[in-house]
Amino acid sequence: MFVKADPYLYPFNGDLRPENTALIVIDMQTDFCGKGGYVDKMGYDLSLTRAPIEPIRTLLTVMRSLNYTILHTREGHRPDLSDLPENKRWRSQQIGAGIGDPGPCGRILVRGEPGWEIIPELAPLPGEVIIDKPGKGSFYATDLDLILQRKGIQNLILTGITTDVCVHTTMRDANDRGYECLLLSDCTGATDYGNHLAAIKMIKMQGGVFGTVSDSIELITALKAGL
Ligand code: C5J
Repeated sequence: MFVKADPYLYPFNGDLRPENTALIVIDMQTDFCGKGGYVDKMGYDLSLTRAPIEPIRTLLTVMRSLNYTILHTREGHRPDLSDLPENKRWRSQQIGAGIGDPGPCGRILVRGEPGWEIIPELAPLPGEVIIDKPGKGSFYATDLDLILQRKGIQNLILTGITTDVCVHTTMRDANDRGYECLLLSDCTGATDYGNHLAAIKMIKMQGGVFGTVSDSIELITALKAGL
């Protein structure tokens, strides 16, 4: 099965099955797309990071019904901030949203706080893997690679926020590790729309330097046609 994508049909070898393919939903947390969260406190337009919610919700329904592996990630730090680099904390303070500081949704980007939770619309179902990560990439200081290897996953479909930061870092790292990557443009969003577009453009250069790009409509069409 192939999905219509740019710059090449996905996956490169046409081998797309529930047994070898996972959907990863990155950081759909209140801190990144909810009122009073980290991104809101920094002053960004929440409509940009909320745009992927409905497309992801629809895609989850389809991929769950077809028994694809679903993974979710959450960016956040331990309550004692022992895993928070000093410079990351300092930078967040400069922009008025200090990681670990109290806010309307609890302590910003701290594990267990309301703002750190995945938004209810996209809540993981029992049995779906949740990866807690202290950094931008989903592989750094986590067991994601081990879990993907144990499940025999070769194809990784990337969704979530933000396109240019956590999604891109994860895609670049996954690509280096040999995973065949697809980013869904309508299931991602950034705090800056220009950066969202630029992040997508970067993937497409050099024949698909990190993978290829499609959208949820094309993926769902291919999945349904393959039934
Ligand atoms: C950011 C993320 N942008 N999830 N995190 O700090 O992309």
